Amino acid sequence: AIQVEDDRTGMDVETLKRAFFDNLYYIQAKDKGWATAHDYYMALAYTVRDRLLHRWLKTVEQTYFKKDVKVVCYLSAEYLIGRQLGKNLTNIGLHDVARQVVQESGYDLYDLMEQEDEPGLGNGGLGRLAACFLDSLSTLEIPAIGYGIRYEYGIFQQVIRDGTQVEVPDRWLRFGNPWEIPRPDYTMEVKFGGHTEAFTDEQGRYQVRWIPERTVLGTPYDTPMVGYNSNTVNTLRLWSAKASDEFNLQIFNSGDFANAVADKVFSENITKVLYPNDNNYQGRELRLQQQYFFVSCSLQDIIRNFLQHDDNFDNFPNKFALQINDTHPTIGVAELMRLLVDEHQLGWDKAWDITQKTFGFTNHTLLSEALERWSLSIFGRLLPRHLEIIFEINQRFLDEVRAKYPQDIEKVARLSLIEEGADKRVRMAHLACVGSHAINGVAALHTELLTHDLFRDFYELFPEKFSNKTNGVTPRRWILVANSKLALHITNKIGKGWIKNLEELKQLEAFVDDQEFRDQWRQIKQENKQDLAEYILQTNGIHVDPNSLFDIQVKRLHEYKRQLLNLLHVITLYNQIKQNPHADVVPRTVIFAGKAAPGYAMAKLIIQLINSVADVVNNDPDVGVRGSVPEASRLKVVFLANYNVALAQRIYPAADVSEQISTAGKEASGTSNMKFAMNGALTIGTLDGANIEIRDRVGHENFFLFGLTTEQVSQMKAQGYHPWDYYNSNPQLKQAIDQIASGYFSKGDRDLFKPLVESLKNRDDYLLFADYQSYIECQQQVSEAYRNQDKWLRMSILNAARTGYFSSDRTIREYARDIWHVQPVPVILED
Ligand code: 26R
Repeated sequence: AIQVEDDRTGMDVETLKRAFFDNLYYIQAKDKGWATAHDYYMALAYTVRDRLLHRWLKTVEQTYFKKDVKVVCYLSAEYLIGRQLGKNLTNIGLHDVARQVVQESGYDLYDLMEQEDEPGLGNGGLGRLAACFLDSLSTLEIPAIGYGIRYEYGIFQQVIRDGTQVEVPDRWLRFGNPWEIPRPDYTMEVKFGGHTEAFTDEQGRYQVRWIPERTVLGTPYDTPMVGYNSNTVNTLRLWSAKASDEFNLQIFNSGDFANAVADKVFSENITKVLYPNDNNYQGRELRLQQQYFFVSCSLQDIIRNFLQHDDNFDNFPNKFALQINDTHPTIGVAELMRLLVDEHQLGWDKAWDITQKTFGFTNHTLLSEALERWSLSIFGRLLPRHLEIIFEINQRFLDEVRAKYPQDIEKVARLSLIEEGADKRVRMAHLACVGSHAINGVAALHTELLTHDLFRDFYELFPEKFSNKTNGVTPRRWILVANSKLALHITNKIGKGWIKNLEELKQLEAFVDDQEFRDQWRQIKQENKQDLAEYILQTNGIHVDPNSLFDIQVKRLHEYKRQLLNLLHVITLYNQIKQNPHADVVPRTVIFAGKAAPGYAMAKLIIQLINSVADVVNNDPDVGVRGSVPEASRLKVVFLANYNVALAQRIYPAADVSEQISTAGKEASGTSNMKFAMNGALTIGTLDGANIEIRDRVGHENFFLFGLTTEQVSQMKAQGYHPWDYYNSNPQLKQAIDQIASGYFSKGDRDLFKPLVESLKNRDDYLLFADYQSYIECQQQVSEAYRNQDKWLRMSILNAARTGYFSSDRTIREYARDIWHVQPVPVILED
């Protein structure tokens, strides 16, 4: 008899092909002749989704629910998960099969993958970390659910017009999202505004009632998150706001039609758009609405799940570990208290004990301007009951503090959840510290600075809560998917073990002198650089030489990340070439990419300056090699528009040098530093964030170090820092700054870049001038090292071979062991 595989689960080429064309016809409603690349993408996406579905249900219903296991709930306002098709194909092992199947369409798999609009539901590091964590949780078979917001518009699309950033709305849902499943049956109600009333219940207990002004509905949309080569499919559950039926009815019944519609708009605005600020708090009411909306939906969902098994809340902390990703979900501390005390009638002390045992808190930034401090007026207007609860938490907490330090009123003021003053505020980081049993930083230096600086007083009170969890990134997306050539090369030498156990990359060290291995390593880097060069030609119309050194800085634009310092080096190189036209310099292509927050004028001006310098440098005949091909230049500068996960996947594999040059003490960890190193780039960097740990592991001789240490930075600031002195005493620096000021890069316009120049000369908050000379000299060492290609190759291989520690699998194992107390739960697929 002929064995026919199920159309929706079969993994062989023939079955997949049948399913693919079936989906094209019955879901996209297209015949072969009519179908576009996008139709084929959708057909393939549905084909893949079907294959995730039965694993998903096995995971959630048959395993987690039946076994009543402890689940990690990751609460995050951002997830930057990137395109799903390639990752899902790789993780369930269908990549090669799909390639064959797709051939029948006349497109290749790569074309179809390019059709996917990525969900840009995050700003940068924090959102991408959450995505890497979801991949590791599923790969490690740890029960988990990611809770967040289904923004209708993700991070804006960046277009560069006349050298400046223009923001375009990100309509990522325009053509539909095949990866998500709406679950209207799990819709939650969220209350806002109004006032509270005290009353005595039937048992004579004092209670508080919240009489809200309005109710909004939250509907979850679930996306499957499959692990690599595991049957575990965890869930990413994102909430979307809808007007409640009550309001919809009012629209038709009330005489005040306009107001009824306005209420509907209020509700549906909540999940409309991601705030594009990174590291800059702005205290907007809509943002607090977003935070409370998704946290309340999530906690209600979690309690609903809990109550299906258990009615004794004492067990709650043994069933759920809730992780707060930066302070954005911290309102959850007050919301869980409200749900336990007001809705489930627990006593305060019991509820507080459960809350503290349940929450863990990760901090991701030390910058004071990024700390969330909600003004009491906004807070009290939107969440009157939560404000009362926070006052109560604060009173009890400060009583303990006063008991311990009776003399120290200053300390009480420093620790208080409320910042006193004319404009009183709720300090969300303090609420998170007090309401959690575990607090962590994201790199060793960062945790050190947290405990001795930002959270010093909390550390003194409860040192046992604090630990470090150095960030990591998933090698599935960042090597296997992004750099399939390198992945294959590695696998051919050491087998596939590294994909799940990245420390196995150590075995590559044995081949560092193996000629064939080295040649291929070099060849792969070369091909990746050619691919990027082609992309640059297509997008920017700039010819770049794949034989030049690719020197790359990609990350959000921020003064502390010091893209300007990089640019000062570019200008210095340019001046050296101009002064000495026949100088034998190592040809470089300096590549930048990154978005600026739309309201961050300085960051936008830096983008404009990069593009202005690029225009001058790229078109200066003195920089080119006379009589040679257009790409043979000694210096090219490129700003790539719209940096996102998809673009990152093109960039890391093609890098020779990774720029990690933040002012020491400012970058909490960084994660691009890890992705670059894994793909064989060498780092030029400061002793900041995880750079320190990367350098210690790859070997100091394989890392280009420059700049002041954190301690030297604070010393210098304490002494009184004078950028003018550096400017006046360093002719190269002075020349570069004077050129910017004189309009050399702005067609004579002396005003355009004035704010940049003035800021550097007068304040230079991030010590670019102090680090300039050290950076220039270090870049000279980079160039000299690049001349010796054999030595460079060796360093490249050793960098990649020694990055095993920076897998997010290692990070997640540490969270699971030290904070969440969860175990892997394998999912068995019987047939
Ligand atoms: C309050 C609001 C405006 C806001 C503040 C901060 C919004 C977004 C942020 C982003 C911060 C928290 C962030 O992304 N931090 C980055 O986290 C990465 C992952 O831990 C680190 O690698 C990186 O160093 C850090 O900047």
